[in-house]
Amino acid sequence: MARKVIKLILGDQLNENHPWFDHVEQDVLFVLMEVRSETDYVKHHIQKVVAIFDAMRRFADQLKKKGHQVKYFKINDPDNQQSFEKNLDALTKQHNVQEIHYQLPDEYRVDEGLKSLSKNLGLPVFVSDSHHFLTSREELRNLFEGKKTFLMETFYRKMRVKHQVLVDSANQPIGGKWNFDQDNRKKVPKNHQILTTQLKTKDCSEVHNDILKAEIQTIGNINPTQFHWTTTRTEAIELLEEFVEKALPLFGTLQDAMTEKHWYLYHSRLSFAMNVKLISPLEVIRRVEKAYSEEPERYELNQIEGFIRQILGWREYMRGIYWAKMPDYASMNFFNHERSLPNWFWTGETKMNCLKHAIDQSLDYAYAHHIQRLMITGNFALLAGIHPDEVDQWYLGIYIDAFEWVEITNTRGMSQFADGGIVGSKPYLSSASYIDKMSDYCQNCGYKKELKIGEGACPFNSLYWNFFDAHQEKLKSNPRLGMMLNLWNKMKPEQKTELLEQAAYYLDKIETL
Ligand code: FAD
Ligand code: DLZ
Ligand code: SF4
Repeated sequence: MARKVIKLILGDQLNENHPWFDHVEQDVLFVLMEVRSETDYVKHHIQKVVAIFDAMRRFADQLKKKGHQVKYFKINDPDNQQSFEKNLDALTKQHNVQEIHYQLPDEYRVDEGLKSLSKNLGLPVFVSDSHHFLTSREELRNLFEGKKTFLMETFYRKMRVKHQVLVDSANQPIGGKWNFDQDNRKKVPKNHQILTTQLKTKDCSEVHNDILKAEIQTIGNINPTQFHWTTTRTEAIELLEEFVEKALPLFGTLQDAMTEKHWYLYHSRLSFAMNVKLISPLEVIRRVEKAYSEEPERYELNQIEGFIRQILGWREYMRGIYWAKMPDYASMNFFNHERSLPNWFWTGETKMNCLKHAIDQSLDYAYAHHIQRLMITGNFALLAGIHPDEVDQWYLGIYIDAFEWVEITNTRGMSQFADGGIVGSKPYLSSASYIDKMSDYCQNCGYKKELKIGEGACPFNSLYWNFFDAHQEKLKSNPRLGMMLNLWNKMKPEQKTELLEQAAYYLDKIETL
């Protein structure tokens, strides 16, 4: 029997430009698997499972077309033993396998699991880089290790210089500032016509039927004949081009805006394609830079810098935190929050219009943009004192782009401050005034944004002050929250009591809010 080398490709490692695929080698067998160990570790959104399987299947087809040898396990294949290790074990017994290779996984859970392959299968196992990120794990370890905090802004500036992005020959920022965030906090103007990227759809019924047949438990809704997520590199590049043409000119300005009228506004919807590596972060950044250098009058610096910061800054930074702080990170609960997530997070059945809107949208599209995730669902979960494990489970399941390395750092870290300030220097929380300032949600809500107490008062208002009261000790040393804490402490005792009673009343009937 001819000797074989197995190269395992995980579902989020669909990088056509990886050096593994530079040459066709007859002794190499590429292996991809749809397995229950990955579909069942959390209840995923149905669109996420369809997107991953569809992307994996098309990737495998591409490899075969190029002449590579591929073994693909579909979810219902009779020989599929439903775990990476069991399937690899069976393959090594069928073929004369000499060695196994895999690329560094992005999730701690999978990384740990694959570390024992060599011992368990009795074969040499080799690990390669995934050639996707702008920082290596080693580099991240050196940057983050031993530090309680390492600010995103410091990291981002280093990355700008390292990759020569939007810097001049003296390594100073183009436009004189590193960060144009102040220009990026606008609401959608009245009568603004939203002209953004279109949804391009395709039929994913076959994959969908396979998932139904396998009885995989999922959440959310789908129209499999009109599936709109990009699952090939070609589709991802087309979306990037359309984004640059239509949405980038307003990306920064309306980045934080929320509206009932549109579910993605001027956001790129590129996170899934990037997270499964159909497209690389550097090529997205370079494309956006090119747009700016070719047409500076059309693309203002605040749009470009705002977009690049998300990818070159936040995305890489979150990965750095993840690898520096796992596995401890996954059990951090700085505020000792214990409450369960209300059931309406899974159904959208709440009278709070902002939450209803963000949750319905998440169930329908497996997507909400950053500010919806942070300042609507995340904000509520934080103010209501939901256990971070439950918050994580929800975010890890529901979003198309949810992979633990970027989900947990955003959810437990940025949104819930459960890490006590590793990711962010203060918890992101707000009352109704911020939500009203950035959205049109409050206009159609059964609750009244301006009321703090009494019939119909917006729950965010009393829960906001209740949070300051409950966590005074932990918040008092935070300079960024000092002003609000002072305001709370200066309130008349009767006013405080009313607010706390209102909050207690709402928390008591949280399931029916
Ligand atoms: P755009 O707004 O067009 O931004 C462009 C790209 O920047 C994104 O595609 C993404 O790759 C990157 N980006 C933007 N913000 C962040 C960020 N905070 N961290 C890392 N990358 C960022 N992003 C995920 O990819 N997976 C997750 O599981 C995830 N969970 C989140 C949970 C919470 C509570 C919050 C507040 C944010 C989360 N994010 C997550 C970050 C962000 O919300 C999404 O990346 C973004 O909404 C994806 O949509 P988009 O591609 O249209 O992004
Ligand atoms: C999320 C996911 C799902 C639902 N299914 C699979 C799968 O069947 N096979 C696979 O290789 N990967 C899947 N993934 C992605 C993985 O859970 C995980 O994110 C990566 O394998 C490691 O980071
Ligand atoms: Fe949300 Fe309160 Fe506004 Fe209603 S009034 S949409 S609950 S912030």
